[in-house]
Amino acid sequence: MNEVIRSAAGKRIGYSACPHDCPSTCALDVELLDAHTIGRVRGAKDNDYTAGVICAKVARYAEREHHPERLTHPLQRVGEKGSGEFRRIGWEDALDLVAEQFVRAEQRHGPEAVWPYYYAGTMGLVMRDGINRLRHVKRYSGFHSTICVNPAYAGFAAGVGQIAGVDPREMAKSDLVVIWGTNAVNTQVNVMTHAMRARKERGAKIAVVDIYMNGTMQQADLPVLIKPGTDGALACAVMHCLFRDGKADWEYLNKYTDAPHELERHLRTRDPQWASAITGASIDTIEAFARLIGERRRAFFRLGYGFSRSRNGAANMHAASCIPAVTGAWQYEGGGAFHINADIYRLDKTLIEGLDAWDRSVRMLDQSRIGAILTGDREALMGGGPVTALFIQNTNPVVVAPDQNVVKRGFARADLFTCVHEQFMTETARMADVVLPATTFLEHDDIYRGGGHQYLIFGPKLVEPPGECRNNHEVVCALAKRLGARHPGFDMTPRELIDHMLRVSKRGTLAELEANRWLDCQPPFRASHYLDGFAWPDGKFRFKPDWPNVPFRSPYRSGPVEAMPALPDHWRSIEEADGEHPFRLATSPARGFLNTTFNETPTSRAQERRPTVMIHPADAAGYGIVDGDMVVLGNRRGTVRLHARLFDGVCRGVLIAESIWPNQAYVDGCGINALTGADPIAPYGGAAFHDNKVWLRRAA
Ligand SMILES: Nc1nc2c(c(=O)[nH]1)N[C@H]1C(S)=C(S)[C@@H](COP(=O)(O)OP(=O)(O)OC[C@H]3O[C@@H](n4cnc5c(=O)[nH]c(N)nc54)[C@H](O)[C@@H]3O)O[C@H]1N2
Ligand SMILES: Nc1nc2c(c(=O)[nH]1)N[C@H]1C(S)=C(S)[C@@H](COP(=O)(O)OP(=O)(O)OC[C@H]3O[C@@H](n4cnc5c(=O)[nH]c(N)nc54)[C@H](O)[C@@H]3O)O[C@H]1N2
Ligand code: SF4
Ligand SMILES: [Mo]
Repeated sequence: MNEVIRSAAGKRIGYSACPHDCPSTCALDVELLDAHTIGRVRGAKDNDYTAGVICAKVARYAEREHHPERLTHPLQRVGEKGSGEFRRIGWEDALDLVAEQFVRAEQRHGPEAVWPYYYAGTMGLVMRDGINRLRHVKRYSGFHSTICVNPAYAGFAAGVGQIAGVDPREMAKSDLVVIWGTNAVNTQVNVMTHAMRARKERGAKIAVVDIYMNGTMQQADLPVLIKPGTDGALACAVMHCLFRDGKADWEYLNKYTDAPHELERHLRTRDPQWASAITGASIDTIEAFARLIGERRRAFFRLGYGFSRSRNGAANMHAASCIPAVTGAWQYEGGGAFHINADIYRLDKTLIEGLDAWDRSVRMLDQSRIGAILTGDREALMGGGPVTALFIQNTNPVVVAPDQNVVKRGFARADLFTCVHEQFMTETARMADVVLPATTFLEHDDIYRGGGHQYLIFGPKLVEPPGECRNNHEVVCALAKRLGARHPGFDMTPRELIDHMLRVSKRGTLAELEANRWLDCQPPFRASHYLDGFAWPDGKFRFKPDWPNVPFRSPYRSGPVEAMPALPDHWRSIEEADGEHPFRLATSPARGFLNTTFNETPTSRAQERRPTVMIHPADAAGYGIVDGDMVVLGNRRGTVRLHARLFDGVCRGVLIAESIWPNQAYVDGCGINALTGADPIAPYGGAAFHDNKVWLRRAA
């Protein structure tokens, strides 16, 4: 089919990249059985980040690729909204219908009545972001994407100045790997590959900070178990000990940081005893953690997303990122911090996204507030008119968005026209008026950027799509044609768009990328370690962030920015437990699902069994709850019924419900996000998925 296919042990192997929303972006070897069929999927051995290791769910991708429930034809709703009654229609009719409805919405309320809504079901730059070209050219409502990364990005950039850090492969050269707020065993398995190498080859220690004894915590030499939303307190106490014990590198601090003396003074009262009362971790554990960090100069801080999904999440990310600036760990190979590589690639996506047509005066609507937006909340609508038409690609908001009961009310509106382009009949697709069948990454060409590593990887079309599936680019271009939207990007193939982007970004050509499979974009050592200064005009790491002006790709502030702490601290903005809601609930990702992707594969469902909440046995006893009981969790946003699992690896007063199950997997169709809130996290929005107060009772 094309030159990236080779033969190994008599098998035809296609090169690809995992398209899923996972920081690992693994380089893949895909067994090709014929022009339509794949076999086993493996991690590329010759890619030094993937290193031959991928997660089990993608290794058995054939199950999803060839699933009997793949959508294969366009569908039009015939029954009530959400009834699941559709009839098969042809592509031309389906596209005409969608275009007609978008024109009607525009005629009634202006172009902002149409809201293109997408997310990272595929991370391919053409297929994920091409929808923005249509949005910009048509002046449809803007999409402020907040659901995932904003609190973490803002918190990391607040100190460092950008979203980039030490080469993730250097983890293998550390003496201490600190895995903070990411359950890497579940969510980005390759972190474990490199951390384990450091342990095996150098005797490195692994410390993990999390809110339950998950698979990653179980691998740790030092698991630091804390209560949700208290990482700022932990980080402060660690830095207190480092200053107290003479482990702060004052030469480094004076040269590379903004306010070290002020920080040191501020932390004098924030000792392990203070932090222990807030975090629930013992004073001994906090001291042991600080000692490890103080003694091992090559300490690599791998900071995840999980601990940023609280109302104080950006502030907590910043607090954790301050620690290596106090010890000066950044100076050493294997030392420093890394969250994700967002800012190293510098790709010019003008043609892919139609950025040259973007009118910044068009309103931006917050992805996470889709419930409020669709139910007519004036503030969420930015004072503008209603949204009456939705065009959705690569996301499943009826299940994944916070404040689910409000989201469902919005989707049920009779005057809302919804088109969903999907691979499966998700619960969002079920609410649509028109459903269009989508290709998978194996059925189209696209380019992927590593988050947890530094490679650009090309993923070519390897097999023919089933039925009449079309890729996102084809659908966006076909709609553009019907809607009279003009832009050179609509007349180019994905390969042409990728080649053009690479050339103008000075990243070579598609032919070169295809021949080499991937391109290493890691900046040089001095830059990655900020040895010539951090990414600020004065080159200094900021212990005192200028929160309203943290550099960010989309400057749409939200949440209580003015109340953010001036220096690292425990910011009391989380949903604390109270008399009515004695528990704190987090909804951490399950291993077998990737958000809701793989909800449909039998092996993932069997592995996860059923929706479950982990409860400390002593808490359960107080409510007469035994293992396996059906329980009800509730707060003012909703109630959820699921099974109890007694587990002493959580703190008292903390509940963990691994996610994300389909809503229909719960007895009454109410999914876990009925309990989560959509109020924005400062300073750039986001949903506090792991920061919920709830009550608990045994189901009658
Ligand atoms: N199997 C699987 N893999 C996934 C996903 C999935 O759903 N399933 N999702 C993908 C996506 S979209 C993303 S963004 C990444 C996210 O991956 P991660 O960076 O790992 O972030 P989370 O998965 O949100 O949470 C990670 C861990 O943080 C913990 N945590 C929650 N609150 C706190 C807190 O206040 N403090 C601390 N210290 N820890 C806390 C959670 O319990 C969880 O164990 O993973 C991707 N990979
Ligand atoms: N309770 C709770 N809720 C959460 C989270 C949590 O930790 N807890 N995590 C949040 C996070 S971090 C995120 S990122 C969001 C993610 O939420 P979503 O972005 O909604 O992710 P998925 O649920 O995996 O849905 C992606 C969909 O894209 C479809 N898709 C994949 N590739 C393509 C393609 O090429 N074309 C088209 N048209 N469709 C495609 C897949 O079939 C799938 O149904 O969920 C958030 N929700
Ligand atoms: S670990 Fe992440 S990137 Fe790698 S194959 Fe699994 S889902 Fe894809
Ligand atoms: Mo995410």
